[in-house]
Amino acid sequence: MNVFANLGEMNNTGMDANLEYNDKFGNVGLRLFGNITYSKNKIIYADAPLRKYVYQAETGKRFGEYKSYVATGYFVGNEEIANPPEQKFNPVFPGDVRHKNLNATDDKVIDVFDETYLGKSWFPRWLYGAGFGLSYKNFDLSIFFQGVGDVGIMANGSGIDWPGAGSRGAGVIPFSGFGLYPNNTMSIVEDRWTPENPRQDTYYPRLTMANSSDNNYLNSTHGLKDGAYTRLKQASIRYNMKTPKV
Ligand SMILES: [Ca+2]
Repeated sequence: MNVFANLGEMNNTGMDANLEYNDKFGNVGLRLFGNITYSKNKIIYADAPLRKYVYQAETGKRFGEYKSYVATGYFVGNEEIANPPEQKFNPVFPGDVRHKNLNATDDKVIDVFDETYLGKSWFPRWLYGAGFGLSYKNFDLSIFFQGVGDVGIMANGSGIDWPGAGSRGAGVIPFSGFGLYPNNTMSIVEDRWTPENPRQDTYYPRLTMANSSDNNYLNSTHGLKDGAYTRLKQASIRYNMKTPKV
């Protein structure tokens, strides 16, 4: 009998802490509370075929770490496009994302052998929450913040499950304005590469209609953004009505 299974070994370390403090100063009640979770993991063994290039080996990487291309800006002109290395995903034009040839000593094309681990995972290393409560006579005020840290998001649209919206994966298109995700389309129109605005640091490359193999929608360092955030999760003011004595 043959048994097929995924083999792997991962090293996990972490910590969890909770804090709560309550006190009363005359009529004022104070409550402080917080929690923090830190988790660090490293793949120490993956039952994967031996990689030709060390930078493609899973061992030593983080759980959920993005593996994709290293972007080196946008193509400037047709001459640059005509010269090697050739990108094998789609015909490219000025303003399209240029990817790095990691094995330049062996070939002159950009293909799957040029994918590498990017250091960030979709799985946050830090999770935290903190808040306070204040009470005075019948009033009660409480506020709670929550956040994550050391996490990456792939903001290239590859996570949007929509026909023709790019290859599926983890990701979003910030301020996109189509389908189920209506949003601020103006920022796309304004901060993108155009022949009149051929900046290397625009948020978006040349705009194209997405399809599953479009060069500009590949996972890459161009789409990888810092996913850390802190948000106000809850704020409330309460007034406790006294129950009248019968
Ligand atoms: Ca290559």
